[in-house]
Amino acid sequence: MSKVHTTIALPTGQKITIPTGLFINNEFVPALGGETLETVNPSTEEVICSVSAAQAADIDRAVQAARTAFKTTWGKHCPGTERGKLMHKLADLMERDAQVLAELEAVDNGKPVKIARDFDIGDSVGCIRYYAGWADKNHGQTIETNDLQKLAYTKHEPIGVCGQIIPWNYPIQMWAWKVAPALACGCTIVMKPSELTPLSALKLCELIVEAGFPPGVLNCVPGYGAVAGHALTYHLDVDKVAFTGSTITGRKIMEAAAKSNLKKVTLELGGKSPNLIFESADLDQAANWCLLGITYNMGQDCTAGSRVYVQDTVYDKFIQLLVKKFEQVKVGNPYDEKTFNGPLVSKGQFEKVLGFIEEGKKAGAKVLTGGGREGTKGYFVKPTIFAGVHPEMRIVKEEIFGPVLAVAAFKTEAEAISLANATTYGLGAGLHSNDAKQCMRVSGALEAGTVWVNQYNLLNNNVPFGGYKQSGIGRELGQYALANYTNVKAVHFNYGEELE
Ligand code: TXE
Repeated sequence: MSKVHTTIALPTGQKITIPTGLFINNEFVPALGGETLETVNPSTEEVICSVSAAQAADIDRAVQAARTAFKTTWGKHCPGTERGKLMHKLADLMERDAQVLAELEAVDNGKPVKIARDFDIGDSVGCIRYYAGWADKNHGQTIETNDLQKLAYTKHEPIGVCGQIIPWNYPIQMWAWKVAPALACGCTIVMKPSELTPLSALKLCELIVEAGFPPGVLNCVPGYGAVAGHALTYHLDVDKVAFTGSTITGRKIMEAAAKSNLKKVTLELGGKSPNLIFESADLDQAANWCLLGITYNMGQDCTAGSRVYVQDTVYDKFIQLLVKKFEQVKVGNPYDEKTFNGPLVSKGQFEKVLGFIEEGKKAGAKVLTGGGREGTKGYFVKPTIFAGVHPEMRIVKEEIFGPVLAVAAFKTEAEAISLANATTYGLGAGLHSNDAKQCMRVSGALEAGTVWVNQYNLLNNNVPFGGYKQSGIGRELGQYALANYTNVKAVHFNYGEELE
């Protein structure tokens, strides 16, 4: 086997050859210095394989490839309709390979195969098709000026070379959210997947070649954040960085942009999202949505509804329902089509989440269900509910990024809004009520980029997504995301005025 491919076994036992090199100029290559990193299966705690780990010199190579493509075959050199066609082809290939990609995701990330295939990949295909449609429609405006002999118009031009740094919780979906609008707008890409889950991003590069994208349009450079991510964000020839990940790393990325070339930055960061249950709500439905809100993707979700506030008049009844539903969640083998919760992604994340659970217990919060690991092998955690919490506890204030929920009661609508907004984050918020006026009032008062009314955690590719407060800068998805990848050029055209 070459240094840039290896063979691994999928859950079905099928053996497949996967790329493990850096992807630059449509070829898989080893890191210049031969550096590698290991990726681990979180269900078995065993190493799956090693992949090349990009260093600063490799990032430089990838940026050069992206720059050359931007100046020759992509950007202004490829009509939007052609870009759209290639993107549609990519979406078709992802659909064709959905099962293999989903199994790879289950091995590398721990995500249940069914969820990876039907939701992560299904939505990613939809995202790429959605932006393929925009590729020839993102045009500017003609603007009347006060001078009748002049015309002004705007052009939406691609920003250039984009660094895209994505996390491990949705390796394929975050890839799609980032690459689709960038490709549609004519940008070229240096993608850095998380060091914890590089395999699906590399597999997708094979599809980039098969679809027919010119070399250098999309490059992929797995590597550690402090090395590869750092080099990308400080690079002087990168025009923009798009990032999804922790708030602490988001700060470093803004700092890097400020200290290097003031590259444009968009950030999608963490959250501590509230879910409000009012007394008029359909309690059974509300409990279903709260469960989905905190257990979907094992709670490793930036919009995880990790704080639930329930009106005191229905608190006991609601909690009874919720605990019952939590105890029915199937945690286990992600390869089983019936599994809803697999393991957490890594030992680090597992220890972080268990640490929060222990801290919650020590701080005096009461475990209503769960409260520890599931089984003895793999990074599995029982879905956990804490009651008896108060606003100053770390489990109420900080992002846990696991299936751990804090619940508390409120008396009035004003108190519910105040509790919900008492956070430095502002990514998502939910409210459940059958009083339409209350739904309008409360959704208007919640400080969050996404508010769900009588549902939770569902997104659409054509609806913008992003954070208020410290949850981020900019919007992904929908028409709004096109602005992240375009420069607006204003052209002032004189067809009559002459200077004396
Ligand atoms: O995130 P990081 P981690 C939260 C969640 C989780 C915590 C830590 O609470 O427990 O963050 O996870 C790259 N310059 N979220 O440590 O470090 C890194 O290689 C440039 C919420 O995995 O933010 C990876 O590709 N890049 C979140 C990406 O940043 C750097 C999803 C994300 O890793 C870098 C993930 C640097 N200096 C975690 N350091 C969400 N919003 O969904 C790291 N990276």
